[in-house]
Amino acid sequence: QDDTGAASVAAFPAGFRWGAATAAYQIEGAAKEGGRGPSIWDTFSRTPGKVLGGDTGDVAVDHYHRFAGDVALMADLGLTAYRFSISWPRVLPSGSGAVNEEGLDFYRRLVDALLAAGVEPWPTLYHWDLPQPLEDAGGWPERDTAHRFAEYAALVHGALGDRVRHWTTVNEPWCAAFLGYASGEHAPGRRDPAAALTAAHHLMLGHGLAAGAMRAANGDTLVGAAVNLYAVSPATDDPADVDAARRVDGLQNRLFLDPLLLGRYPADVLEDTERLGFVPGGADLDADLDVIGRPLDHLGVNYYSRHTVAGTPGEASQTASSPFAAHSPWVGSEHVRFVPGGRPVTGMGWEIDAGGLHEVLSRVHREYPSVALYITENGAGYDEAPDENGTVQDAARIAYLDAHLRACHDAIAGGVPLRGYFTWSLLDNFEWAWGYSKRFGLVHVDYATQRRAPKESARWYAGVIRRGGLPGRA
Ligand code: PNW
Repeated sequence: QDDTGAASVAAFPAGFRWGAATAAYQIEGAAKEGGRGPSIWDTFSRTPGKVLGGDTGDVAVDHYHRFAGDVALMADLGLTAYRFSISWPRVLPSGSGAVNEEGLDFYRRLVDALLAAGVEPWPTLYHWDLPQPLEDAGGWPERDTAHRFAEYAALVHGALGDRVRHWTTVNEPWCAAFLGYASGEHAPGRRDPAAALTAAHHLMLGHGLAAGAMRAANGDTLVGAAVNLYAVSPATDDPADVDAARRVDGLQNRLFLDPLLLGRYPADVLEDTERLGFVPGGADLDADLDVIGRPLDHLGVNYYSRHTVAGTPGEASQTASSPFAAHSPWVGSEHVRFVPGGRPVTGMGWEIDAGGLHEVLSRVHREYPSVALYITENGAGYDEAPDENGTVQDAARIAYLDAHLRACHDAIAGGVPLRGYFTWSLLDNFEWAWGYSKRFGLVHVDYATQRRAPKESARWYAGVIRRGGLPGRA
């Protein structure tokens, strides 16, 4: 019997990382402090009509000033690892050139505090806050941005590489490319499908160049990328729906997995997008794929939901990543339509499907060369408030996390090399185009006072970590 009285525990392997994740623009605030330069998210969020309520990350949850208390919260939860991102414009205010030592110092202090608390630091180098001057020079559709990214990676790795082993280069290149440059729902808000495809290529090239630079500097460094993968199913077995599922799987999953893990682009996606003039890398394609396809030390999987899609035109579909009207991010496949799959949804309107996580993990393990996997994000967002005792009773989040962790446990039992799980998110924070209206945290933040209060889910997760697993299934 364990301490819950449950008869058994669905145990996870020894050494499994139990983590939580955040991102710089979503939590740090201090947008104009400490020498930080502007990023595309500063510009975008200050543009009326781009973020709900006109919210910005200027203050966010003030983590820049409160990081020590936040690290103490992590230690209370028993986290063994913490995934956070480095703000590129905080360490390189112009994107390249002059270094802001004050910015690097912030991350040195954060990493030291984590290590002192027994929490392994897992930094991500790019979680969407491109320095504005680099966007002004063309942004991710510009090849140079990939080279600037590698220089930035080498700089940060030089400052932290002696204390940090596990690095993630880019977070969700799908979002950065297609929500940023095609649908315009995310910064920089451009609506140019061809530019979005080129951005996707350069994000992966940036990953490869950065990984090479960091490994060259320290042979013990482990480098991965974090991709947002979805389970995808056709609405019916109608060939048009099956084709829509192939296209969405291609743009969402294979466009990134194939270059990163197989060193090639999926031929069908290149065919679907050919009329947009997409020739990734141009004459440099083979050399670029060689850089992009170097073996990963780990792949980060961000999983939230399943897409159910139809190929026949009909009623407008609901895939919005923003409360504002947007163009389609599905470049070259704009006719695909997202339909309800009939499952309950979170407060984001995203369908809850833990079986989809098992499917995604098994698929990656089956179709790609074996690589250590981590869930680098998984969680549920709601519009929620504390009860009269000041506690958020988030039973729905607990049920979501429990179901998805069981899917992880099943995947491991089936031979998938899953080595850790980071829930999104440690704290309530700035949820991109939704501003502060959607909360994903284990810890509630009162935005007026910045007071932190662990939700029921935080206590539940701490128990899972303490036991090394989930209460057994009968
Ligand atoms: C991810 N979509 O964002 C990010 O990595 C986090 O920063 C974010 O807070 C979290 O998931 C919750 O949204 C996404 O619309 C945003 O497909 C939008 C989409 C997917 C992921």
